[in-house]
Amino acid sequence: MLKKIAETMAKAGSIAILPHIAADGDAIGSSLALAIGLSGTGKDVRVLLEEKVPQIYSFLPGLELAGLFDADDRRYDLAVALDCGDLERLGSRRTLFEKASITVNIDHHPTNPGFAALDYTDPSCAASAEIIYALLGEMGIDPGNDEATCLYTAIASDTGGFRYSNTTPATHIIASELLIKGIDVADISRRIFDTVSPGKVRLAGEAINSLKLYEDGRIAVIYIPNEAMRRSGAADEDTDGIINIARNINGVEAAAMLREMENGDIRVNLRSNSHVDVSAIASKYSGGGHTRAAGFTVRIGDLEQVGKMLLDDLRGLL
Ligand SMILES: [Mn+2]
Repeated sequence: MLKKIAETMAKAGSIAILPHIAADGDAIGSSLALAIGLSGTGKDVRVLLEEKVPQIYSFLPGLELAGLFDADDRRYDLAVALDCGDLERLGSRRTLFEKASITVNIDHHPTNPGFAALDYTDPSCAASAEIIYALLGEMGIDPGNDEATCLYTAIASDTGGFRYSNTTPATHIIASELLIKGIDVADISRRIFDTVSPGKVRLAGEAINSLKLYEDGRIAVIYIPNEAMRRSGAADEDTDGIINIARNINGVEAAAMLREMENGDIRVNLRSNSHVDVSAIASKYSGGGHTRAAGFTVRIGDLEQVGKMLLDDLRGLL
């Protein structure tokens, strides 16, 4: 299938690359790497985003090929959904995707149902970037420093710096091949892991103050009401990684972060450390994700009510 996708892309003149809404390091890095590679072969290629690129990824090469999607009514020869667990993750770009002559879905979420003309999903990959690396190879594109920087950022993001259980021997082999391209690992790591905004530091304080432990400390939950976001001055992207404050506590197996959104929705992020399959809970509420990291959004009550419901589910899995 990857070969077929490579051949199809080679024939397409215009290509739209669509990372998931609230794009993370893997979604953005994979998209930019593919865009740089394709534009080098003379393709008319655009990365279309639902939101502005988060500040921490503003160092990535290839951003000149990316832009905000604003009712772009062009019809592309080919559209790629990248790192999107399902069609909903395309947000308002779904119509653009469906309008393209050929649709492609490249992803590593095990819950991906397949929704394109050409689906390539591989849950054994730690990041979608591993698939993009292989795809560039299939197309005979040798990644340069720019593609390698994007792919490394993507893989490092989704593996938490090669520390999560999704990290495989293949992950390290690909990383090693990216290092050979001369990328600056220390600089990338500092930018994506060790740089925080003042808002995020204050949000971490709010998160710690709200944290509650249940079931003899095996479940940890962080509650972020809308006021906490306002008080801290945190941006949306600043919630990234806050859940690790809960997950990292000694003895915790399952961690959750409940966030009240401005429209009243409750966004739930879930993590587990060794045996609880949190993607099962996410699926129950039409969300998705991986065994150790998943999430969903509901509109069925306030923070407290959703918290109670979630605790029942978590207790059932412990
Ligand atoms: Mn990913």
